[in-house]
Amino acid sequence: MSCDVALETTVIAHGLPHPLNLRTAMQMEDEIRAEGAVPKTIGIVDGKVIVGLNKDQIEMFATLSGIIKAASSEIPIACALGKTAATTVSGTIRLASLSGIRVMATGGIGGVHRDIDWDVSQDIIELSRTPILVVSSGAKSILDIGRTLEFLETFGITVLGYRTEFFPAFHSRKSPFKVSFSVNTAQEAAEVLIEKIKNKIPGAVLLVNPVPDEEEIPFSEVDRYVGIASREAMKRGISGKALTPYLLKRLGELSDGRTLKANISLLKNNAKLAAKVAKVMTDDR
Ligand code: PSU
Ligand code: MN
Repeated sequence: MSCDVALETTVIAHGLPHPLNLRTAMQMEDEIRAEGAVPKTIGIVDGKVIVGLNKDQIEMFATLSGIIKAASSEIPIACALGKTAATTVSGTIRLASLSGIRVMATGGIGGVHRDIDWDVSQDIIELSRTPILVVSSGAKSILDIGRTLEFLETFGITVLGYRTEFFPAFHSRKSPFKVSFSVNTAQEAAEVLIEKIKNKIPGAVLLVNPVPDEEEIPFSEVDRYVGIASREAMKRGISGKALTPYLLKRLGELSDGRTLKANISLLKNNAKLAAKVAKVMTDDR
C-alpha cells in the first residue's frame, strides 16, 4: 500500500487568498514529506484528472481566476468538457480512493449550512461511501455544527476526536458539542479505518484535530462574525457554491486576518497528522 496523503485544490483556488494560498499548499506538502509520506494534491486540468499536481500546476490553481469548484457530481462535467476544476473534499476523496489512497487532509469539511433550508454539502454523502480517513478541524464554523453532527451520524461516518473530547469548530478548539470517542495516537486512528474496511462497512473515518492553541479564536467571537457575514450573504443573494468562499473571505476581513492565520495553521497541522496516519497504514501492511 502506498504512503500517499491526498490534498484538495478547492482550498487553494477558493478558500484562501493569493499569495497565502500557494504558500500554504506548498507548506502542507512539506509537512507531509517531513513525516516520510507522499503528498498528492488532486485537481482537474483541462479535463484531465491529476493525482499529484506538480508545483507549476498548483501555482495555476492558486492564481488563475474562473476555476470551477468541483464536488463529485461535477467531476464528469469538468472531464467531458475539458475544464480546469478544483476539487472539494467530496471530489478529492472520490478521486483519491479510485487511486487507492486511504488518507486525506483538509481544513474543515462541508456540512449543513445555518439558517438555510437544505444547503447540505456533498462532502457528507461522499464521506458516507468512501473508505478513507479524513483529517479535519471539525466542520467550518460557518455551518450549523449540531445538525452537521446529526448528519454525520445518520450517514454512518465514523467520527473520532484526536486528543480531544469535543468536536472542534475549525477556528476554535471546541464547539459546544462532544465527540463520543477519541484516540491518542495516529496508530489507533489508522486501526479504526482498517477495521472499518475489514468489516466491509462503507464510508469514511473523520479524524477531528483541533487548531493549535496559539492560533485559536474563541468560539463566541467567530460565531459573532459568522452571524454578520451570513446576514450579509443572505441580503446579497449569495448562495450555493459561492456561499462558503464568500463567508470565509468575510470572516478574514471581520477578524483582521486572524481567521486566516488559524485556517493556515490548522491546515498544516492536519497535513502532518494525516501523514502520520498514512505512515502507520503502510508500515502495517
Ligand atoms: N476547508 C477549508 N477551506 C475550504 C474548504 C474546506 O479550510 O475552502 C472547502 C472544501 O473543499 C469543502 C468545501 O469540501 O469547502 C465545502 O463547500 P460546500 O459548502 O459548497 O460544499
Ligand atoms: Mn453547499
